Amino acid sequence: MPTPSMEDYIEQIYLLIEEKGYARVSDIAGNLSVHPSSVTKMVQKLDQEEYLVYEKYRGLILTPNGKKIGKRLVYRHELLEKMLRLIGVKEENIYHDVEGIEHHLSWNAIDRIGDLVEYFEESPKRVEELEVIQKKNTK
Ligand SMILES: [Mn+2]
Repeated sequence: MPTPSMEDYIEQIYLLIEEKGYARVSDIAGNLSVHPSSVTKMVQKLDQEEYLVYEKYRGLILTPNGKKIGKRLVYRHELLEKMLRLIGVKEENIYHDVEGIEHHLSWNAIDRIGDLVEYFEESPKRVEELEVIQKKNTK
C-alpha cells in the first residue's frame, strides 16, 4: 500500500499522463508545490516499489499496478469533490478539503460515499430536499 505522500505523487503523475501523455519532474513539482529534488527522490522510491519505471532521459511511465492505483486515486478525489459539492460546501473550500481528507478514509467508506452520491444523482428531488435543510440551517 502506498503512503499518503506516495498517493499524492501517483495521483498527479496519472493526471499529467492523462492530460499530456507524459509526466515531467518539473510539472510534478509544480503541481504538488514541492522542490524538484523531492520529486526525483520520490520517483526513485516509486520505481523501487514498482509503481512506475523511471529512466533518466526517457522519462517515466506507470506500471500496470501504478496505473490501476492512479485511476482509483483520481476516482476517489473526484468522488469526494462531487460529494462535498452535493452537500453544499462552498466551491472555494472543495479542493483543499478533499486534499485534507482523501488519504484518511477507508475504501469501504469511499464505496459507501459512492452510494450516497448515486442516491442524490438518481433524483433531483432529493437534492432539493437537502437544499431546504441547508437553507434552514444557514439562516
Ligand atoms: Mn487529490
